[in-house]
Amino acid sequence: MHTVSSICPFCGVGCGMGLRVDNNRIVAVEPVPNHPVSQGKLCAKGWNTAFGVDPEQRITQPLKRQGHNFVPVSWVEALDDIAEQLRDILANDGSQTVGVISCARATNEDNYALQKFARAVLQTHNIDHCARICHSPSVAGLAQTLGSGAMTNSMADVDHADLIVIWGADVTENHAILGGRIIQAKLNGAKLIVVDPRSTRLAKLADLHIPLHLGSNIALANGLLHIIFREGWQASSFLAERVEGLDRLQAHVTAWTPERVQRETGITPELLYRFAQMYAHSPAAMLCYGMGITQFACGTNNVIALSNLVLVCGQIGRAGTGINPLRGQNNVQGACDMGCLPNVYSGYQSVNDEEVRAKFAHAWQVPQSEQQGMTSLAMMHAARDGAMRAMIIAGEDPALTDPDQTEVVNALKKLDLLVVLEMHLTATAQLADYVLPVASFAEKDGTFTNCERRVQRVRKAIEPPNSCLTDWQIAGELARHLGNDGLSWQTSEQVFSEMAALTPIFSGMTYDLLSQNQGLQWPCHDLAPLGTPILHQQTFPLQANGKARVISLESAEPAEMPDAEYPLAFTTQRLHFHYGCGSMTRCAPVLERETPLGLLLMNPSDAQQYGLSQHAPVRVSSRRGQVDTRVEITADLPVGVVSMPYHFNEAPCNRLTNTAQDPITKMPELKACAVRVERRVSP
Ligand SMILES: Nc1nc2c(c(=O)[nH]1)N[C@H]1C(S)=C(S)[C@@H](COP(=O)(O)OP(=O)(O)OC[C@H]3O[C@@H](n4cnc5c(=O)[nH]c(N)nc54)[C@H](O)[C@@H]3O)O[C@H]1N2
Ligand SMILES: Nc1nc2c(c(=O)[nH]1)N[C@H]1C(S)=C(S)[C@@H](COP(=O)(O)OP(=O)(O)OC[C@H]3O[C@@H](n4cnc5c(=O)[nH]c(N)nc54)[C@H](O)[C@@H]3O)O[C@H]1N2
Ligand code: SF4
Ligand SMILES: [Mo]
Repeated sequence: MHTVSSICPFCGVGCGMGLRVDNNRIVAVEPVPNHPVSQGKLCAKGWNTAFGVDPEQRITQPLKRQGHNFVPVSWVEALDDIAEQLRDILANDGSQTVGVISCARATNEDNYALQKFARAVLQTHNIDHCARICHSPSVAGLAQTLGSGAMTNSMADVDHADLIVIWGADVTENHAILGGRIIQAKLNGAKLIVVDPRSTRLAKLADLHIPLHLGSNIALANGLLHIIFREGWQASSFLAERVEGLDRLQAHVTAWTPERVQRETGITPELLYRFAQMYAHSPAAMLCYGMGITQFACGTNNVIALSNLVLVCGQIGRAGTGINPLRGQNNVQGACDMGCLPNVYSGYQSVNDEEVRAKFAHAWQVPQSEQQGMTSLAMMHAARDGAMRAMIIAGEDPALTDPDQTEVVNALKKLDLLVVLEMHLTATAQLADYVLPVASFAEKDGTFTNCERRVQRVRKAIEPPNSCLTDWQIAGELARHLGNDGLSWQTSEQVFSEMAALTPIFSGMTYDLLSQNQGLQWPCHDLAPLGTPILHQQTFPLQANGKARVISLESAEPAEMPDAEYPLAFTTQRLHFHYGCGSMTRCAPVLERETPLGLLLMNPSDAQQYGLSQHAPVRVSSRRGQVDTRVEITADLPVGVVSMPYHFNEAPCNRLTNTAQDPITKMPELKACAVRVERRVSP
């Protein structure tokens, strides 16, 4: 038996993980004692990783649709068929009718290859991934205010913060090892404020819990700024030197009096005042946020609202401070960094910049499209309308995880060609014309980038089962079948080197350096050869004049509020023991045992009003669909708000969710809509 050093394939914390190998099988995993983030710990999902990649639960051969069934076929047959159909579609309908969704669970190398396949082989910028419905508002919002949409600080900074503010994130459940570090920091004397309509585990431990009304984040942030300016608590010299737009913001927030903020948020003036006072006066305050900010139709403005607060108080550019989007998937930071977004190449080099396009056209020896690419949801709409003909989806399960599921399934069914690269036969894979089996993280070399921008090595511990290939190998093979040899790399290191050579923020990184340093945080180049743990220490280098911007914002209600027909506010959340669409956690017996089947969380007083006892069968309906499930009564939810997790195929909450979108990023409003709950007679 031997141990291979790798990184957990679930969440963006990126814990170090040793894979114990016996006879080409992962028989156990173990934590890595000296890992800079996880310090010898793993959460329950990490400990159960081996189940999620167990070959017996996997697809290990290419599958081709035949009527309602799949038949196994050879790689040669699958690739020949797919290439022929793509060639036909490209010739007849052009590049705008094909698109690629890449995988935030796969490596940087896989993601770089998939966006190169879209841009250099299909010649379209129709490339996107799940960040669209996750942290795309962070990428867009922080790009406007700071110039760079990633965590400004490192996770270890919780040890240096005097105050930790968690805004719209359930850290102990979803970034569990970071959640544990926050609890430890609190025990060591840090103060903790949690802004969340639900009483999360951290909210229960916090010095202040701010249970604002669902979706009232901008009003709350404006209200804090109102008090801070009124009391003169702003960081004046920092603002004078490093920030623009201040006068307008200061004038704008005079209208957000504590009384008005109370009407919009439900938070009393006293609580608001204490929050403002603690944040503005803290020597080092670290703000972390999550889906409670981004998954709204005003998601980008929500992010800007938090950025305003951080800048006005100068809580940035030092240890223990900053604005920190807790990126979700193990490699969603990486999938964005690699350019799996319609508007940017790797390292956020703009597709609209002629010089950038010329650089990639030269490097790849293929002219680059000047046409705007589509986001994932725009591709779905185009598919529904018959304007999108073929899609390649790598490891994402939109049939379960995108909003308004019924529409998504209809759209995917209308495609002439759907190719899914997967380990498991997910709801989306079941709709495919071809399912191509991929190697898991344990069966390939590569890199993942965790939420603090740390690029870390994963290593091949075992051979892939049967004929599984990595995503980058599949992209390369398909490219070759379509007459482009430019993706025919031999090793993942070659993919990484090509990417680093074309991407300034990664230009200093090599596999050797990553291994020697337990990962490096970008930007990593001549001026920062060992990476950058804290951004924006002296300047905001990506902003035109090196200055950050504050921007005045109006508040906005969720697009769909409760009414007589749908009287309850509905939100969605995660559970500690399951992950995403559940494909990798629901095959782990321990994880499955710990969580009851799909459920609707409801406050005791609502349950009483509806005459529902614990686990009573209910039907939940919205304007888009209905779901049958059971009630889980919990005082963690406020009265009038019900919530469902999104991991369960048998109780899919995305049949109910609203597709109302953020105008800037097209983020759908996954965190708020209106529903009706009725008791079902039979279970
Ligand atoms: N166990 C587990 N861990 C995961 C995942 C998983 O599926 N399972 N998924 C990973 C992924 S992809 C992601 S993106 C992250 C997400 O991690 P989080 O951002 O923590 O995600 P959520 O639990 O969806 O939502 C966070 C919180 O937002 C709150 N909220 C809802 N509306 C509002 C509001 O208007 N204002 C405020 N302030 N809060 C609000 C909810 O009550 C909830 O507690 O988790 C990652 N980690
Ligand atoms: N209602 C509601 N809906 C939501 C959310 C919510 O809070 N509420 N959250 C949203 C968010 S933040 C996100 S990120 C999405 C997540 O939605 P998805 O991305 O659809 O969820 P995952 O379960 O992570 O799906 C990833 C798939 O990738 C496969 N996979 C793993 N490794 C690899 C690999 O190396 N290569 C390939 N090709 N496949 C691989 C896994 O088997 C799995 O089936 O869901 C969104 N949907
Ligand atoms: S916290 Fe995230 S990265 Fe760490 S073990 Fe748990 S799921 Fe894996
Ligand atoms: Mo996410």
